[in-house]
Amino acid sequence: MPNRYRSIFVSDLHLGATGSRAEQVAEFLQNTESEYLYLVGDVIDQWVLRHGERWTHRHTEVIRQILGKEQAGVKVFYTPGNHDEALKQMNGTSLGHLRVDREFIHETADGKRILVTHGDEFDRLSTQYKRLAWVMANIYDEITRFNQRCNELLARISRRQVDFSTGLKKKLKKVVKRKTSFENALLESTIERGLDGVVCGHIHTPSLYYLEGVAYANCGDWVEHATAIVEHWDGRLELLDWHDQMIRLGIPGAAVVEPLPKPQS
Ligand SMILES: [Mn+2]
Repeated sequence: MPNRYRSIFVSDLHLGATGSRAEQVAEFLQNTESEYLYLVGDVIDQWVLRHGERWTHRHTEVIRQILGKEQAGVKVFYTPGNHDEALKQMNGTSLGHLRVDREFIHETADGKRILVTHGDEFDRLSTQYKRLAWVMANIYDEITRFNQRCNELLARISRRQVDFSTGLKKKLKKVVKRKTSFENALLESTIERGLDGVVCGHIHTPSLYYLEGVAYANCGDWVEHATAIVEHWDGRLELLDWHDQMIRLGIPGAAVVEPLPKPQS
């Protein structure tokens, strides 16, 4: 099989959602082999299932493929996301070669330690910072106005002006300036923990780049894209576009990719 990798990382399959490209996922799993298979969250979309969307045989086929790999000895690691958060209750459990946990540290063939996590926790953090920034901006405004009012009163009684807002502004700016984006939050945490990279999903934006030698790898998704992060036998990471790969390998059906509705990340 030409598509043999040391590790495969996929996320955001959103099985159960109408927009899930389950057929392509099944095809991808069927045509690839690996020692490690990481399911990086939002594999099953419990939200849409709750709203009456249908689970079909196409979705079952993907689960069957994954369990088949597990039975064949592939080490499967599953880190649930926000759409399959019910499974977070299983964090810390093992079923045969399948392990479920909040995050994993994957060691690559060349000894790099990579954090594997869906990423929704970091998203919450970054949205909180955004909200915090907005609240801070308002508080600062109030303080400035209060400071001005104090000085007006002090001027009236010919007293020295006071300035308590500048110092506060500096402190608040430090908090507000904190990096707020998802990617930066993940990279910051990865660097703080002394790890060599992070593999995540969640935002449906396939990506692979290095910041000062630290890898940011986003698996993308199987709704708007058909992408995965793969680790080659020498430890090298690659962002794989399954559609391109099929064309390269001459797998039939490569040209048929219909646009589908987009669920939330
Ligand atoms: Mn998600």
